[in-house]
Amino acid sequence: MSIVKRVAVTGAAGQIGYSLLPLIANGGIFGPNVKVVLQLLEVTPVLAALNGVRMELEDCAFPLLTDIVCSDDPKVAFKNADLCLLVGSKPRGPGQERKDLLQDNGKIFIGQGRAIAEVAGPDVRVVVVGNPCNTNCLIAMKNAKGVPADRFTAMTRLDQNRAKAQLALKAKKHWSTVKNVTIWGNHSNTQYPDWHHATIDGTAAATAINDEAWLQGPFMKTVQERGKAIIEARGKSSALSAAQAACDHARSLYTVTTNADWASLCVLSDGTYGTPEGLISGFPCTTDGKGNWQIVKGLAMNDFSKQKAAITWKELTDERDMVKDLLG
Ligand code: NAX
Repeated sequence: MSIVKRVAVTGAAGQIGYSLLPLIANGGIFGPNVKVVLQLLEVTPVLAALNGVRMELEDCAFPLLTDIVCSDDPKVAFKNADLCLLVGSKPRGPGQERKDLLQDNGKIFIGQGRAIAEVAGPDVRVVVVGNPCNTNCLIAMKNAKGVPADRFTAMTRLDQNRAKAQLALKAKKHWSTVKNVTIWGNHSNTQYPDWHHATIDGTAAATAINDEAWLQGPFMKTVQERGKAIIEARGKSSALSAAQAACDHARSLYTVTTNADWASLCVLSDGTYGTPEGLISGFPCTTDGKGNWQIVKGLAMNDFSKQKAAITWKELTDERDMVKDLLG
């Protein structure tokens, strides 16, 4: 076993990081035959806590984990990285406007995009989790001069997993039988969780559920507002499920994903399905197992789908306008 992958994780001492690092160190992304080096980035005041996380990682004695680097310098954390998971960002402050949050976080992703371009490995892939993740991803991509745009993706996998689970629970089937759910647009409550091409245990989801009003109403609302419901129940935002989703998203890039059950990834829009070009937006994607994705083409979109997709694309367009001074 001689392959070693360098995985950079930002916000590594945060609550998603705490759940995500053991998944990576256990082979959750690259499988049981690939060793990993974790390269962890935190802000300076949190380095002491990050050192505690390092100690715990050491105490797990993971067979695949060969080294742990901790730093507050993006150029150290991203050095020769094969994969960068950008999880760290600032939470929305009390009364803070979305525009100000976008600007504040955007600045983080300018610096990180530049550092990735400067020091990351030649075949790097970048997954943005930190919110607002679509627009943060766009900012990082635009500032990573020389790194191909298709290396950058943002995460709606948590929403896809949530949607699969809700469909399965309603149909009284196991969630593993639910295929081809798409999350269109933004990772926000305008996202459009689309069941029209989904199947449950081989049957069209609409037929298996047989309740269009539930699909158009409570199903969509539950998925769109699940993050809020978790905060209300737990007193903290989703972390375990977000970490699993980040791991699933990254693993999708490095395994073959086909039309039999596509991955919902936020990628650079090319106008397909009428999306405004140049946004980082959720699409159904297949992957080649080498870090490359393709948007699934030719799916029918009815008027309901077109209308719901237009709402979330408009929000992404507005977000892009709010940060146009940060786009490199
Ligand atoms: P935490 O506040 O627990 O952790 C974030 C960590 O990032 C902190 O330790 C902080 O010190 C660090 N950080 C801040 N700025 C940094 C910088 N410039 N460089 C390196 N580290 C930095 O948040 P957590 O619950 O872990 O969530 C992390 C991010 O994921 C948030 O933006 C959150 O909104 C987002 N989420 C995204 C999801 C998605 O589906 N895309 C779902 C879950 C989650 O809400």
